[in-house]
Amino acid sequence: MRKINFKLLLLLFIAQPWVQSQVEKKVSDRPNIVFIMSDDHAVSAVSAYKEWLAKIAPTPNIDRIAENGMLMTRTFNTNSICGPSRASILTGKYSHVNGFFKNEKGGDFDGTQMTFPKLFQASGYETAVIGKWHLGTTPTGFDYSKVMINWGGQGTYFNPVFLVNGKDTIVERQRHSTAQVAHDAINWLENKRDKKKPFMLMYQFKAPHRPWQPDAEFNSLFTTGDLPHPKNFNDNYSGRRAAKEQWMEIENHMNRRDLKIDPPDGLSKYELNEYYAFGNQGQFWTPNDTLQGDDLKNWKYQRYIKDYLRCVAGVDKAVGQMLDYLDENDMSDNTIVVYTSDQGFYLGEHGWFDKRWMYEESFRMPFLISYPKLIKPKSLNSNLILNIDFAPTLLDLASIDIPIEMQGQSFLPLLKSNSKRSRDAVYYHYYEYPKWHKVQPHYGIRTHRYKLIHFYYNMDEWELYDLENDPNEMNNLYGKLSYERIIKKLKKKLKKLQVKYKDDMSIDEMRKMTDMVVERIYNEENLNTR
Ligand code: SGN
Ligand code: CA
Repeated sequence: MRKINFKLLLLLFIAQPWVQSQVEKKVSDRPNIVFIMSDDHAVSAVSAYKEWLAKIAPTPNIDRIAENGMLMTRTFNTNSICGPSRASILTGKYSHVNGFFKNEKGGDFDGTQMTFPKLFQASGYETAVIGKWHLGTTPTGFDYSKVMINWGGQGTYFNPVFLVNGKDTIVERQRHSTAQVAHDAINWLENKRDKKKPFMLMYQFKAPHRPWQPDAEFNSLFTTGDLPHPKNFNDNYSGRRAAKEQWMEIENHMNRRDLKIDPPDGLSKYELNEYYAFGNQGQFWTPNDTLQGDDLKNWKYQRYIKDYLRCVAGVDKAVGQMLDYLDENDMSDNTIVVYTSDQGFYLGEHGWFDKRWMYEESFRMPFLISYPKLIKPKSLNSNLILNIDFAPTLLDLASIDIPIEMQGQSFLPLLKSNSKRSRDAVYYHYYEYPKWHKVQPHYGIRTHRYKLIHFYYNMDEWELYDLENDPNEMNNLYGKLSYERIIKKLKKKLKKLQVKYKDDMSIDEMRKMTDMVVERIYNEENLNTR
């Protein structure tokens, strides 16, 4: 028989209340997470970044997060398109590893794989996802989910259809989608969760995604005069073949739905769709014959940018409501608030709308984070961060083990101190082609100063940019003799990253990924809505 150690027993007995309180402290100390993500929100349309739209279209509420915490200025995604970016955020892995690399004919997200919400849930957190999801399959790892499923999973601005907990479908007719998602998020916090547990809430807006339909209350914004154009609004794409061949020009590829042109009466459903989609593939049209050339381009731009920014104003208001709720309920100190977008967007830069490219406007994501216990107010950080870092960072902040299979890395040290440095380069890979905007598949590397891109699908074109001297990426330096040494170094680094992230397949294999057709199992028409 083993001897009883009375001394140890006595010690444990005396220490018990202390041990108990430590356990309790740990539970109540675990931070809550509010992860807010919009869709296609460009960095330049978040005024905290003080870029060219900051004064014209301020976002005072989103900016509050940076005032209370940190603004990260160099956050990038690994594949600049909706589903793939979301899948990377959930898994902490590149698209080719988590299996969701394109929206079109790329199948559904494999929800059986490890995701960060699952790890939060397993460690005692109450978890929820509300709003845009766009991954096909029903969310996994959440105690509560209410996600938009109509319009191919995009959701709509009006009368959005939601799937609740993978079972019930409901059409929300009362509110604009932004207001609905905001309402549901606060409603979950207030009435639906288990308040004894810490929580991890992801709530994700459809706005400001195409077709940019704001809530009526924001129609009074920007009614007088024209908004300015970005610097490279008129780009002739010289020296950039891939950029020349796309279908995302404001001048040539906006359709009648984008521009809010009323259809004639009496069209069938099919005809109506045709009517609205007219313009997508470069078909010329003008709302009246006297409007042509630069004036027509500017007219389209004004319609677009104003509606886009009105949608942003809706998101900003919604974020303000959440921050107020946390303040009023004494939850701000112990809650990590993140604001980001699945990727950036072109607001007329290069003459474009949409995203997908590794050029800065779509490659960058806004990323603002507050956590008063750890992050100093008004901090600014320009380290190179990736969307695959979000999962490990949030886990780290909640003291949950980070699985080694995650490819991203926690940037918790950067949140504590501005002097810490992270990686010196980031790697990117985009696959979807030709839908929707004929953006050539490409991969590339970005350091603090340079960017090297390879467009490989049905061309073999390299581009090099010096971001310090050419922040708008207009001047392709690839092939210039004086840059040979830099190109060589970047190519070496690029190869190293491809090996590190296990993306070192042949160009032919990469092309096959673009060509792969994986039909969706999920079919919204089979769902009964009420
Ligand atoms: C829709 C849009 C495209 C957009 C894709 C992907 N067309 O198909 O312009 O690029 O979504 O966007 S629309 O006429 O249906 O609006 S993503 O955010 O889901 O990746
Ligand atoms: Ca998006």
